[in-house]
Amino acid sequence: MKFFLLLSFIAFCWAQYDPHTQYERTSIVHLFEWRWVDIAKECERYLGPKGFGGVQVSPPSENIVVYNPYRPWWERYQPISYKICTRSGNEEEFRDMVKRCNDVGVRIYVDAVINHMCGAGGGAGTSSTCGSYYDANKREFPEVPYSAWDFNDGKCDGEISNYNDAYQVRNCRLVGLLDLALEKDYVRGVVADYMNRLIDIGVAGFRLDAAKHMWPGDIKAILDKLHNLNTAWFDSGSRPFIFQEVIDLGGEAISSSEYFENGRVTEFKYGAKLGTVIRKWSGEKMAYLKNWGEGWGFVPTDRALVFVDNHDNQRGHGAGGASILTFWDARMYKMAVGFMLAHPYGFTRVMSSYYWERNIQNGQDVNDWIGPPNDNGVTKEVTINPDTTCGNGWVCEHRWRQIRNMVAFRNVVNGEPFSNWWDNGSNQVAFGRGNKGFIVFNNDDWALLITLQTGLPAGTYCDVISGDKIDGNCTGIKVYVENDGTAQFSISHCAEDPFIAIHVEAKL
Ligand code: AAO
Repeated sequence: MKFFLLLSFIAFCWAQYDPHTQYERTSIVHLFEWRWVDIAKECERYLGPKGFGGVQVSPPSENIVVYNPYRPWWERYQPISYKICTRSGNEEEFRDMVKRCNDVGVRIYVDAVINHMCGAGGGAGTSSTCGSYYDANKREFPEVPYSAWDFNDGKCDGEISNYNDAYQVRNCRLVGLLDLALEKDYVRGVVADYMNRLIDIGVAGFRLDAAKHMWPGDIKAILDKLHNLNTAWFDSGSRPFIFQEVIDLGGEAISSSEYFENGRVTEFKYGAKLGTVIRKWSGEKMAYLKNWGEGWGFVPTDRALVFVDNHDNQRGHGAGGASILTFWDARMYKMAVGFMLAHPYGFTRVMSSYYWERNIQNGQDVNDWIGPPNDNGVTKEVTINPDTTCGNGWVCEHRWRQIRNMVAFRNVVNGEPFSNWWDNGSNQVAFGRGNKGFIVFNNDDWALLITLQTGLPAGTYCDVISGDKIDGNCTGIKVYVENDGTAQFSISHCAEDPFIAIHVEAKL
């Protein structure tokens, strides 16, 4: 028995499914397009103190520089070499960020673009973030080095046109991007060297971009070559956390379960469905969320990386479509993120964005390419306003009180069961997490006034959505839990945020 327990302990701690966040930190945030110097500061001044577990950073590998359109965000998904050298900063700045974040208990996860290099139409020259030479026509990337032999074109010289053909999806070009031949030992070795450099610097894991476009076995061969995490910050024998970008909304040849052995997968159904429910589209209601999670056909909770929106589908790229909620729909968005962070399913990622000028024509944003706030292409600093929000065009959803406090809520209720569900058969719902936390939503068009069993110890609690507990007092709504665990909740359907959340650390 002891031996078995030890084995399962090892499997849990050391496996690729474990994000290696510090004890009681349960969410990560994607600081999309941020500079390394700003992330280092954010770890120290905000993420560490507020209980965030880690940061997904934009791809650190040298990329092509695109001028038409002008410096789109997506140029970073077209690698030219594996030098750490992008608009986010150089290698020295990257190292400094990893160290400073780890030192305050915040992990770094790298977005690894290893399926492809730049687009076939990328031309030749040194239009790259570190000035490395490349020739997309000849498929030569001497800085790596890769040559024509290292690409899949022998098998398929065309585009992916049919997502019902797994062979095409994995061997042809995704939107014209030169597809690496990951079955070659040489290519696997080069990719693993890149990832190992990052591991040795101290990153905790990787998002594998376009994982669906790589054979699961090729990914595994690369992962098998990876070092254990740096023991300056991690237990010896710790394996890098892996989450694979596999878009599986059903109905295609490739399913996410094919990737479970390698690590977690992005569950795209999550945000698409939650958006549909909160928007009340297609006859959906919050009452149906009672069996949210596997009950909705999602992957097993210990294989899921979940999010309300990501950098693609917040602007119409990728998958999920119009139901996806973003900061542009702030009121519904806060409810969705609040629900996600309160609910036990999956490992959660919060999105942190920048503003761009949307220009929707025929349902599509023609400005979906616009890059981060910049001066002549140089990414702007993330400045912090006196009220703790961000300036210079950065949205910083992770700093919104409602979201930041729900990140803390999730930490407080970690490991507690889903409990005390209540619904009105429509869009008023509530649930708890054992005897640690409770949340109530009113997404109906009428007021909610009801007494509910919270499961919490008696006392006065601060609602962490409308305010904070500061100096022994609530700056927002107070909730009184009686000796029998019940409390009365009143939520107007016109409230700025029609939901209330309480937890034991916000008790007076
Ligand atoms: C840019 C230009 C292109 C140009 C190319 C090369 O925009 O015009 O040809 O350069 O020069 C990002 C941008 C791309 C950009 C690329 C490189 O989004 O616009 O191309 O950088 O700079 C697929 C992939 C998925 C991918 C997603 C965007 O499966 O891996 O497309 N996401 C990642 C990154 C992303 C990045 C890349 C990959 C490339 O997160 O930022 O691209 O590194 C179906 C499939 C999905 C597929 C979508 C979109 O989804 O299932 O797998 O995602 O189509 O093609 C319903 C369906 C749903 C369907 C969806 C859309 O919702 O249920 O299944 O409709 O049809």
